[in-house]
This record gives sequence, C-alpha cells and structure tokens, in this order.
Amino acid sequence: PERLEYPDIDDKWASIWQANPPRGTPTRGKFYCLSMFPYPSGNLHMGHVRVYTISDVIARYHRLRGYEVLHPMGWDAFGLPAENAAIERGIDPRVWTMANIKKMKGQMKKMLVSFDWDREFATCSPEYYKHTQKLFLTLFNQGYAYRAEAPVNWDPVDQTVLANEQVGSDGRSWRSGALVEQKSLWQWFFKITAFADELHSDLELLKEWPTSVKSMQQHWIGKSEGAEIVFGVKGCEELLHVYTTRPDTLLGVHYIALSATHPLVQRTILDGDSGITEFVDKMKSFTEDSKEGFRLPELEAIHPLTGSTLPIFVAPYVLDSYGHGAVMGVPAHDTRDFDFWKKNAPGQDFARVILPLSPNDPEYDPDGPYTSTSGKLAPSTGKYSGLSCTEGAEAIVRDLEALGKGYKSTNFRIRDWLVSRQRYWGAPIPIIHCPTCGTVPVPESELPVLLPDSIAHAGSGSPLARDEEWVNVVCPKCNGSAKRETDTMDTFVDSSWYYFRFPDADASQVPFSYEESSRMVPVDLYIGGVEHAILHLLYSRFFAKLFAKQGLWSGGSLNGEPFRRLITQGMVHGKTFTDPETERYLRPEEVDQSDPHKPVIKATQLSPNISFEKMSKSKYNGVDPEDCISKYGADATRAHILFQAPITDVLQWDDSKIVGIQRWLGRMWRHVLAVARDVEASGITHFSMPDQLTDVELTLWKDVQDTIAKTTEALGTSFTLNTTISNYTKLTNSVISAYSASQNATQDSDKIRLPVLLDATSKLVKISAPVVPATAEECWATLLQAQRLPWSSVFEIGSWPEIEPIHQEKTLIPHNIFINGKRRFSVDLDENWDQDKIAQTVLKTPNGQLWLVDRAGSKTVQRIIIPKGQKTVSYVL
Ligand code: ANZ
Ligand code: ZN
Repeated sequence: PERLEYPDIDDKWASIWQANPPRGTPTRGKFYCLSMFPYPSGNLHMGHVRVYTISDVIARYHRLRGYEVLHPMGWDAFGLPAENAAIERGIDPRVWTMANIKKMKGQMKKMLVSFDWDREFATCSPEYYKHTQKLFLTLFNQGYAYRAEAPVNWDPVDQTVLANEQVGSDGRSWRSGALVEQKSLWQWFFKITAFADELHSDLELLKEWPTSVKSMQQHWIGKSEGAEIVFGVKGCEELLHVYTTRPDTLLGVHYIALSATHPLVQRTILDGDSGITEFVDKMKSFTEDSKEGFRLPELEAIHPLTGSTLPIFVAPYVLDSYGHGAVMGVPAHDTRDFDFWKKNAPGQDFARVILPLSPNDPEYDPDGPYTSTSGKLAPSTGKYSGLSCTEGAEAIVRDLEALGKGYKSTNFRIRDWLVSRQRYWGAPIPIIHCPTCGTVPVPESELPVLLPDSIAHAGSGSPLARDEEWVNVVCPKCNGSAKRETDTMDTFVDSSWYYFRFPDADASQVPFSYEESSRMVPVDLYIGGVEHAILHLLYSRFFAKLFAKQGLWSGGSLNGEPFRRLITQGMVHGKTFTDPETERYLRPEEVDQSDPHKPVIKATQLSPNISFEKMSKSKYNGVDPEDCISKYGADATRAHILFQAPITDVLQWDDSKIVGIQRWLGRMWRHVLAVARDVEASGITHFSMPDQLTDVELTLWKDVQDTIAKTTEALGTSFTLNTTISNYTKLTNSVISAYSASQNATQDSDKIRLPVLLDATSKLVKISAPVVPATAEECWATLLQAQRLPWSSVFEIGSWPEIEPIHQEKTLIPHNIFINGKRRFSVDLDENWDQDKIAQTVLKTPNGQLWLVDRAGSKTVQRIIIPKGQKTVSYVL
C-alpha cells in the first residue's frame, strides 16, 4: 500500500510479535530496564505514555544491541482509591483493581511497549503479599520491625483513621467534614534509622543519579554533626541533655527551651502547675514558626562551664522528635533563638561570643544575630578567644568531655518508617496478639494471612477489626484464644521490594531468588516520576541494603544500592485555552482549531490565550492516550512524545504538531517502497556492498555511519532521545535526496548503486525501529520480501548495525595548504589522488573558496606543488 494504516499495522505486528518473539542470543551481558510500576487507577495518562515510551525505546535498543534485557511490568495494586471505590460505589476493591489492571494493560499493549508480560504480578495478589508478609517477619525477627505509640489523624464521626491526604487544608475529614483530631495508637515501625548513616554516605556511590534527587534524599536523612551537652537543673538531680550543632556558641547561651513532651515539662504539668498546662494546651494550635514561650516557674538550668543559672522555657519551636527535644538558646547566633529572646525576654541583653573576622563581613548585622561559622571566638570567651568556630567547638567539647558534661554526636532528621495503616486494602501484618504470650509472629507455614473476601467497608474503626471471624484466632504458641493484628501495611512496603521479584517472578518459597536477584540487581536504568524522589527511593534503598545484610542477595556492585542509574522524566502539560475577557478555561469544542496557528473562540471570534499547564479536568486540557493512539497510531505518538522535549524537561503536548512526525513516517515508507521496487526489478537476491565506493556513495554511506554512531550513543548512553528523532528525519531526507539525485544523474559516477542504497535504507529502518516499531517492522518485511528473503523480525537480538571502519577514508589525511608560501588552512586529501582531483577537492572547500577565489582577487593559480609524502599542497598565485 502507498500509505500505512494506523493503528491497523500496530495490531498486526503486536500479534505477530506475541506469536514470534524476536530471536537471537544475547552476547553482551544483562540490562535491567525498569519503569516505576503504576497504581492501577483505571486509565493510562500521558505521563505514563511518556515514561513507558522512554523505557521501551531503551529496552528495545539494548536487545538489538545484544544485551539480555529485563523489562518487566507489574501493578502497585493495594491502596486507598480501591477502598474508596468500595465505600462510595459498593464495588469490591479486588474487582475494581483487577478491571483497572486489565484496561491499563490493554492500553500499554496498544502503545506497543515490549514488557516481559510473563513476569507480571500485582502486589495485591496473595502470591505476592505472602512474600511481603514473609519479609515483614524477617524484619520482625531481627528487631527491624517494632511497635510503638504514635499519633494518627482521627475522624471522630466516622471513627476511623485518615491518611494525611484525606485531611483537608481546613483540618477537616474529606468524608464526614468533622474536625480531625490527633490520637495516639500503637503502630508498627521499620527501623530505617539503623541505616541512616549508610543511606546518607552511599549517595556518593550513585554517580548516575540526578543531583537534585540525591540532595533531596540527603536533606530528608538530615545528617548533622555536633555535640550533646549536659546542663544541670538547680536544686534537683535532673540533667538536661541538649543537642547542638554549635558547641562553639556555648558561652553565649541565655536560656534552655524544651518541647511540650519533654519529661521536665511533663513533670511540671503533673505537679499541677495550671499556667503551664494551659500553655501546653494552647501550643497544639501553634506552628513550628511560633515564637511563643512559657517560662517554667522556679526551675533554672546550670551552665556546664560557667555554673551560671539560666531560665527554662517550654516553646513550640522545639520539636519533640529531634535530638532530645531541648535547645540551648543562643540569641546572638541563631535566628530562631534571637526572635524568641526578643519576644520572651524583652529588653534583656545577650552576649555575642562569635565575632566576624572583618568588620565588613556582609553577614554581620550589629542589630541581629550573626549566624556565620566563619568568624572567631570573642575576647569575652577567655581561653577560647581568637579560635575559629571549628577550633572553638573542638576545644569546648574537649573540655566538656573532661568534665563528663558533653561529647561529640551525630544526629539524623529521618524518623523510623511508620508502616501500619488502619485499612482493609493492604497486606495484613502477620502478627497475632495473645494475652499470655504477647506479640506472636504468624508461623511461616501459615502465610499468607489472607484478607477476608468481603467486608463491610463503611463503619467505624479499622475494617479488618469488624470481621470477628477473621480477627479471633488461636495463639500459635499457647493455643489460647488470641486476636490478629488488624493493621495492614503501607503500600510503600509492597513497592520497596518489587524489583527483586521480577528476575524470578514465580519463586514461591522465597520472595526472590538469591541467584537471580544477585545477577540482575542493581537495576541498570530506573525511570519514574520525581514525586518518588524521596520516600519510594529511600525505602527501596533501605530494603535493598537490609536484604544484602540479611544475605538475601549479594548486594551487587554498589554496596547494596538497588538502582544504578535513575532518570526522572518531566511532566506532560496540556494545551490550555482561556478566554481573554473572562479568564475562564475553555473546552476544546468552544474553540475553532481548524487553523492550528490561529485558533478562535467560536462564540466571540476572539483569539483565546494559550498556555501549557498540568493536565486537569477543570482546565479541559487533558489528552487521552487511547484517543491519540487510535488517531495517529502508536509510532507517531511515541516519536512525537520523544521529539517534543528532552526526557527530563516538561513536555508541552500539542496535537497539532504531530503532523511533522506523520510526514516523516510517510516519507520513510514511500522511500522503502521505491527501493523495494528497484530491488525486485533488479532480480538480484544477494546484495553485498562494493569494495570501492564512488564519491556520492561515500557521502551517503558516511551519513549512515554517522547517524548509527549518534543513535548508538543516544540510546545507549546519553538518552538524548529528542535529538535522536531529528537525526532519523535528517537521515531519511539525505537517503531520499541521494536516491532522487542518483535517478536524475546522467553520468554513471554520479549514480548510487542498488546495494549501497539498500544498505543505507535498511540501516535507517533498523536504527529507527526502537522508536517506531510497527513502521520499522513493516518496512523491514517489505525490504526482505523484495530480496526474496524469508521474514525475520527487525528486532532480532544483537542485530544492531556495527559502525564500520571507513576503508576508503583511511587514506584521507589532513594536508596543509600553503598559498604564496603562507600556511592558510588544511584539507583532508588522499595522497594517491592526481593533481586535478586534489585541486578540485581543495577548491570545493569553504576555505578553498575564500583563499583561492574571494581573496585572490585578480590573481590566478600559476602553479600547484604537491611534494610526495609531505602532506602539503603549495599554491603559487
Ligand atoms: C545552639 C545553637 C546555636 C544552634 C547556634 C544553632 C545555632 P540541625 O542542623 O538541623 O541538626 N535544635 C536541637 N534540637 C532541636 C529540637 N528538638 N527542635 C528544634 N531545634 C533543635 O539543627 C541543630 C540545631 O537545631 C541545634 O544547634 C539546636 O540549636 C537546634 F548559633 O544549638 B543549636
Ligand atoms: Zn499465646
């Protein structure tokens, strides 16, 4: 056919591939290419299309290149939306989830993404969550999973726990509208803090991660180095431990501030002090930025070095979960302390103990705090006077150590991972609570602890707790009556280990096989949204390191790191029309877009404002991937999405620009048809490249080689996929124009011989195959048929074209060109050429034109001297 019909040829090739997967044996080692598995929400959106296109192109390329590629897909299938659908629409979460998976899988297939579907799994299947539970138990048995009391968002009307996302900015429940309360519950934690130091320092090993993601992780882990300092309390035995990063400022301390949960504050409350009880109550509505404070009556702290007494406050700016929930207040050198002191001790002076090295230090403000650490200790600090901040800190900590009143210490901001959810649609925590034996793990042989089939979703408390039959069990230890844990696991637990399972997705006895995971992990390329830059990646790194420590896998070559290279793809923004008069968002059907360059609002005939914004229902700027594929086909959709922006940038999706890609595909196809006709007409069935190429052939051949080299680099190393698309279109144009020039040529030396043309055309098809698989496969089949060769897929493993040595060019050596005795420029020449050929070649170069024509003026070439073996050409003008 003169035109390829999309998406018909997509369907045709999808079913052929299914029946005949590409043949060939990998020779180059493994390549684990992973895109973050999706939540089965119901439909693919353009963001999915973008990320799976990227991973598919890279996976297809690596197979062609001869790698053993693992390119799996699965479903992060537990979680809240399924449960909400159950509550709102009475649909079983299982049924809802499975229907969504089916739909989205169909959409992925329409995109022609080559996932290894035989490894597919959903985290909500008992075969998977059995292993999630098994891993929970290994953590529990080694003390990495523990229970503690922690606050939750509690909806007092629905009597249920809410996720943070279910609490509106007004502090009300999304469902009942009730004011959400904080309530303390016993909950499960994973001890990620045990790995805080490694998670921090090993970021350094991740050379192929975006710096921004690493610094977000670093910030989240929040390693800080400082000291613990012990203050006494006047008149009692109590000691106050304080964490500070600035021991050098110890002589500038004017007060101690404590969090509301600090034992000293709690004791004062118990002692019945009404003022503080009231203040602590009020504190609940204060933010961390508040500068309020309340002085603990009659209590004073004792400075560890000077022995002077200091007031003690309770203050909302002190966090109870950091350090010891206690701050030594240094108004002169800390902004928060400065503001606090001004408000709570108005008019009282404070000591400056760090001075700038120069009075012109721009950070120094005589009326504010000096927070820089590049100063020196002030004369008032006595024996420490003149020391730098670092030296001062060291000297002070040394002295404190000698007195037993302080020591060096490191603190982390990261907290343990709260994994329990009071929800139904998650993996049940495999624990039994027995009144006699306490917390008892479910024996491994009894896993999985299955979710009950049907449950009343509406109602109060945890859904699982409502199912009496499920909850009441016999204690595995004492056979007495006991109760199951009714919390389920955070879905982040499911998604923190899934990539270990793909290499051997059927393993039934173990979550993942030691051999296969050690062989395939670290993942070579992980692609996903930047919204997962912190939690998902951090939890995954924690699990991978913990599993390595437990001997579940080798730990790989990066000290237990799971992902060697990370790409965070940019968002896809939609074309958004607004009415310039009312600033209202316009529906696409309100705008006449028949001329894509000049849309008009139908009602007013005005031009709408056009912008690109995050796709959303309220802006009418969403694009449905399925519509797009059925309209333009998978190939054009894929190529367009890659072409519009570098993979990490925001992409402005504009349907009207896709014609450019369609034209390219059309041109390539028609060219292939023309070449195929020539091949068929020639009757030749065995083509081989001639030993010597003519000039025109060499030019074409070099273009092909050059594009192969660029594409190899782009798909294998730099992932500059947008420029790759333009390289394909450029090469297509050169092949086509070389072909038509050759057809119009009158001299044989200006014609391109059929084997050379076929070689160029086949290679163009081959290297564009990862991006436009159906078109390439159709072109490939056509070219094979014309040669009367049996069909084989363009995707045969290891069939990527090697870059060939340029035999004809080996003799091209740079020659210095002298004009009237002066060296002017250089030109690549073959020593074996005759003088005419050399003169012509030199004259054709831009420099030749410049020096021999433009600048020569009326002078003409008198003589050309080409001494043998000297790589020079001398002109006498
Ligand atoms: C005295 C001091 C003087 C401080 C100075 C800073 C500057 P990072 O770097 O984040 O670890 N701090 C300690 N515990 C706290 C808590 N529970 N809530 C709020 N703030 C707390 O921060 C460490 C600094 O945060 C500590 O160093 C302490 O203030 C404060 F010129 O101690 B600093
Ligand atoms: Zn028991």
